[in-house]
Amino acid sequence: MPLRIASVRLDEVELPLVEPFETSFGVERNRRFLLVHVESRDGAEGWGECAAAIDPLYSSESVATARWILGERLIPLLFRLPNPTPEAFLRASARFRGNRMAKAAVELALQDLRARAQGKPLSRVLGGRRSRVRVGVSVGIQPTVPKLVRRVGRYLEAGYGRIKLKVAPGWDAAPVGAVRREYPDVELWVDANQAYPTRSVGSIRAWAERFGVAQVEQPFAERAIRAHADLARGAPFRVCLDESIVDAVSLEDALAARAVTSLNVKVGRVGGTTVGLALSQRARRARVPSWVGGMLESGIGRSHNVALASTPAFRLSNDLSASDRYYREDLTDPPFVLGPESTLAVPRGPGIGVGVVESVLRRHRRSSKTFRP
Ligand code: OSB
Ligand code: MG
Repeated sequence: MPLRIASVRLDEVELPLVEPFETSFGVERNRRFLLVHVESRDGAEGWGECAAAIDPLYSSESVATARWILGERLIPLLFRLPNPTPEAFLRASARFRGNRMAKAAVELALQDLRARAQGKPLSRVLGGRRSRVRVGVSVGIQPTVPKLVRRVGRYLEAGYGRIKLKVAPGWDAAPVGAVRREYPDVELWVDANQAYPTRSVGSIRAWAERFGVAQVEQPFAERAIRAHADLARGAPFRVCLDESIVDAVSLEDALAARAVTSLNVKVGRVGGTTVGLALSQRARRARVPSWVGGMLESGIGRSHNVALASTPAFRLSNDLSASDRYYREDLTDPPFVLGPESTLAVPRGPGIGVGVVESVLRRHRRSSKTFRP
């Protein structure tokens, strides 16, 4: 029997971050985002989180564009589906270009709904086999180099086994070198979020090699495939693509150009878990390892990410940290806590396997709109 959707609720939430998160494109102090809650006629529910931020800085989507396409196009389209599976929604919404973060929010809610209706953990429904996933921490640009070194030290003491430093022109060799000198053995990645001009291939390679950086993520613009291939040629580090990979075609082209030796999979960026899973499997056949990236999600988005990371094609440590790395008070219970060997436990309950704390949600909710067929 196909599920019938009885209602969809769109909540806009603002959660204060425990500390500001600065990248090459800007600073976030509070994360403002949308949640999609779907309910079926027989009372089953599903939660999805939209990765779009208040400003279109990471990509062209924002809370406002996502709110528009969800309310005016995607939710009405969902109501018209005779059998609202994640796959059916993906097919039906394909004729609307882009807007992948908004589409992903619905797709995730449908993934959670289906898994709960089956009484199975989402991880298992996706083919996940791990009970714990390996994680690292993404460290924002800091006011000074000594502050960065202290920040990294605290994360290492907390048990994180891999550190990703946000870098940008003017915040690279000095901070990366300082962290390397203080912590000679730590696994160090860097992520520039497209901040470098393509002429920087040589200089990036020099400091990354010198300081034993294991992976350089998205130094150049989204479309700069050739520059990423130039950086990857003969490099002793992996070149990871994040923003450049938005679908199967962009991955195929990057693989053919040898521009990608590590794949960051974000469900928002690629339009949901179904696509994210397929991209990780395609990359694996090309011997390119994948890992799950994060967008400072609340526990709702994070639980989806953890389920995805539990599947076999994800081989590298994921950008999924404990709840307290992001928020003092998370929307879900129990909170995610860092376990042995820098891991998070994969929830075992049905669906995303964590409960949404409605009282916390109500306190941080800025608006709420319910849609019915
Ligand atoms: O590029 O990976 C990124 C956060 C916001 C926007 C872009 C990125 C990030 C992160 C955060 O690195 C990773 C996390 O959620 O822990
Ligand atoms: Mg990135």
